[in-house]
Amino acid sequence: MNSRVQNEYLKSKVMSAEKACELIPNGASVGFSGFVGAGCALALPQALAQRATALHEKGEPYQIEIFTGASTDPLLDGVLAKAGAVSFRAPFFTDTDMRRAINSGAVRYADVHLSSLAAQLKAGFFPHLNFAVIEVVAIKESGELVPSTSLGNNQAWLDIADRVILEVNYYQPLELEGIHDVTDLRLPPHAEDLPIKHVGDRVGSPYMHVDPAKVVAVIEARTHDRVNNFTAVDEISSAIGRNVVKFLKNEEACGRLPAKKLLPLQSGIGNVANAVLSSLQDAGYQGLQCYSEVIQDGMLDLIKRGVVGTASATALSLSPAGVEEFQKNIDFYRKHIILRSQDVSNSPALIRRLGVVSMNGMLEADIYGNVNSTNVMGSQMKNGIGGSGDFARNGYLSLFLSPSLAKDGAISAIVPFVSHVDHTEHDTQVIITEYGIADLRGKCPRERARAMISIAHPIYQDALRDYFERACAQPCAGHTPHILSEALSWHQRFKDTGSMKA
Ligand code: 0RQ
Repeated sequence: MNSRVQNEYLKSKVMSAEKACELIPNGASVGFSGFVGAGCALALPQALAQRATALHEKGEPYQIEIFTGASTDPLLDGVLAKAGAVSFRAPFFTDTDMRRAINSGAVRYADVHLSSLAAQLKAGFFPHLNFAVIEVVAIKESGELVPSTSLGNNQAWLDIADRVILEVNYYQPLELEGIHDVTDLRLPPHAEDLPIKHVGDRVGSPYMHVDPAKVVAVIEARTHDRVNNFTAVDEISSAIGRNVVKFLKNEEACGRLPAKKLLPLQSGIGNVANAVLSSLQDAGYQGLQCYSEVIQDGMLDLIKRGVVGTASATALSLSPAGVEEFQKNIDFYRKHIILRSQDVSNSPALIRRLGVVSMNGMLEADIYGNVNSTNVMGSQMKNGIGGSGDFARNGYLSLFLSPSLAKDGAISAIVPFVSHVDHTEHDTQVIITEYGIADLRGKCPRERARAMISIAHPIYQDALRDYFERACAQPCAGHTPHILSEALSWHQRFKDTGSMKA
């Protein structure tokens, strides 16, 4: 097989993952590539986990601090968490073993907006990055790097880290070359507006760059991206999707969104988000724009049918069938997809400028519209805030979507008071369940509460109404009526009895 390492100097750095991992000392902080399981360097972390286990067996300490783009892969987060090789993690994860380690207190986790992490590291708000471990598709003769299926924080890690390890993944298609738009991240007072006026504007380079003197190892790897198996769209997700389309059509009819073209859409991760994309298929749109974080299967379908003309994101997050479809028609998709660094895909300034319509999942919302996206029952970390805050706060329109129930009805997604706040009532505009649309714009808290109760599941509506009416009836009920002694009683009841039902 032809070598994908075309640069003569970097060729001299090729070594095994086992050898390369010995270069990373105990206590190092490491910036890995990887975003929603795409473009993760996977050979090195597996070797690191083995090394950590061997050292621990000899009674020697070995732990590293991990920074990424977003969630990675069981062969990165999972193996290192299981080996007890992680002391710190940021900014987002979905791995079960990492979740266990974080919730047990074994791993210190900082939940940071995805748009801001690289800038915060660059500014020195976190420990200095000792290593960058980055997956690439190929190294050009010039030393430029062809990025993989996610761009995430890769260029920032390459710039900041003292030393760099590159994983050249032969399983990723060479035809990815040209799909990326790599930009430099500058801090104030040197920060500049990126001249992106339209979703499809390219303002950077197709390649990442690295100072060759910093590269201490090049690993030749053959690893697959973690794939997502989306569940078939169920009746509840379809109903949520229909409500989203109904909302968008009404906005067009009222002149608050451009007719037939809308504004650029952002859609979060997960099955509900994927189902919403499916609902757009038959809604009569053509040539829509998407300015989002991830491209899921639903988005490929929309591009193929012409419903979406251009989609900008930072990563691909596909099922096995989606990967096959993408790779088979990669020349077609490259004309319609741009992968950007996550400080650009999630840039608050660009989200505002482009007027993005943001749609994200949530765990729960309260009757006034505060949203919890991260902490189950107030304290068990689920995945992290991810990009939801970047988009919700800065979108032209901000939608949160959720089934009205979780855990077979034992949990209501609409509660008197959220057990943790990620998005305050000031950043949420429209909440949608399968029971309807709570349009909170321009409403005072008491009006918001009535709208929110109307989209709760019928089995919880009476109890919510009862709470709200008794809160309003108190002397000095105030602007945002609450019964403080009961505000979190639904969560307490769930902890005590396994159900929020009275
Ligand atoms: O539990 O996994 O044990 O079955 O939470 O719920 O219904 O599958 O919903 O996939 O849309 O995820 C907020 C987690 C929703 C996601 C969250 C339980 C439920 C199930 C998942 P199981 P669903 P989704 C761009 C945007 C933050 C990041 C973000 C998320 C599991 O949307 O991580 O938005 N958001 N990024 O049973 C207890 C509740 C619950 C509950 C649901 N109220 N209490 N458990 N569940 N509601 C992308 C990136 O940032 C990369």
